[in-house]
Amino acid sequence: MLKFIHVADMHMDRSFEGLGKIPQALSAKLNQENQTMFARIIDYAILEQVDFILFVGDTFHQPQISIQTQTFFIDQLKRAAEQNIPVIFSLGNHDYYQKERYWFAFPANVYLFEEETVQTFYIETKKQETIALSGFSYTHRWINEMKVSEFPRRSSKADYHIGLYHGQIKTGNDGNKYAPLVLSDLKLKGYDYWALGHIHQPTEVLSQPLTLYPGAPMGHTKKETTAKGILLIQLTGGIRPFYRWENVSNVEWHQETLDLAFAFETQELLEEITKQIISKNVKTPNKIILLSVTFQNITEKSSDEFRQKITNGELLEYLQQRIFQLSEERIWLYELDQEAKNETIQLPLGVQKELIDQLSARYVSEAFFEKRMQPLYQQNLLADRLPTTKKEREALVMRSKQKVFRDLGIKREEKP
Ligand SMILES: [Mn+2]
Repeated sequence: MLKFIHVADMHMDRSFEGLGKIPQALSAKLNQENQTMFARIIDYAILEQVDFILFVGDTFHQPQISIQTQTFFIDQLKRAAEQNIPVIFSLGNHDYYQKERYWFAFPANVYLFEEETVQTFYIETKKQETIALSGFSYTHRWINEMKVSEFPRRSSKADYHIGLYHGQIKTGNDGNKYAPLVLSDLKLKGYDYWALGHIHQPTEVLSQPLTLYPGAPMGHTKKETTAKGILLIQLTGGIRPFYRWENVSNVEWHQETLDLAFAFETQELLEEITKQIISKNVKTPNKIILLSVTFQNITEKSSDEFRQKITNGELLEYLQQRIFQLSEERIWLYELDQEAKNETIQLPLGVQKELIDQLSARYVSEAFFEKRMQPLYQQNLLADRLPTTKKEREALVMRSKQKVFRDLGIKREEKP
């Protein structure tokens, strides 16, 4: 029997996005959590005495990793080395491999895919079973080619053959920039398991051969509320494989609806809201909760005043401080929303055409565009459609500008 851990898309040095202006204490805690989670993965591997750990890309959020993060990372890998647990490491589109950016040597238990060409490692487990592991790393931000055909067929020398693949399933006739893959091609290789990476949503892709995306083990934005953790896999040759997700994160993103139908007096309202939010989150005392609250049934009495205080941010600012304090710095309210009553869109007054022109010109610059669009590059469906050349950026900016002009009713001056 073979038992191992499959991790992908950890994005260890990624900051938490969309939280507003967070207190120093929280920011320190969250950064710490990124690292603690990785230590917890190694703890878990040791506890379970797994045969090896697979990291299938985007372990880091960017190709350039700070010396501090690297030291921590290597130290943790050494803990696995002391227990003779091999770590197989492939890199994805975010942390694409560039040798000169690594300041320390990897310990001897690490098998690193250094190239975009598919390679196969053979390792022997403590039970003297031979495992073939085929995979590749990104050495650029994008891989346009489909890589599955480069993978060898199941090895006759191995008891188990596993494929590591950081990439995105091809849909329709369109390719994508993340090593597009077609599921029927995976089946032809005869492997026991395909360890995928890249999609942040935990997903069972195929049951035969078992093919899984573990998903991002910890959510870094409010779009990653579905994080389940890392995968523990057991293969037993023949009998149905076993797998389960193991939660390793102490950060959770919650979305709650608060019903205000009960007509509170204005002076009771703040206390009541605070109380309800706290009482809903006392069950998870060790977690950091990043919370979005939507108010429902705002009663007519004083509702305009109340809605206004939501819109202008006053209420959020008050509640986030108060709740953060009362929860012993554990709950951070990052967003307040209200169920819409028939709202009309108000166009901003005095928007100047020149201002929009200036802004658009900035978006044509690659550095500015990439920085501002960073969250979009992480949305798999969108990322493919983002421009890569100056010409494509210009065309996109032009189209957006025209739409803004149209929506705001700004007339373009006629060409002479
Ligand atoms: Mn990726």
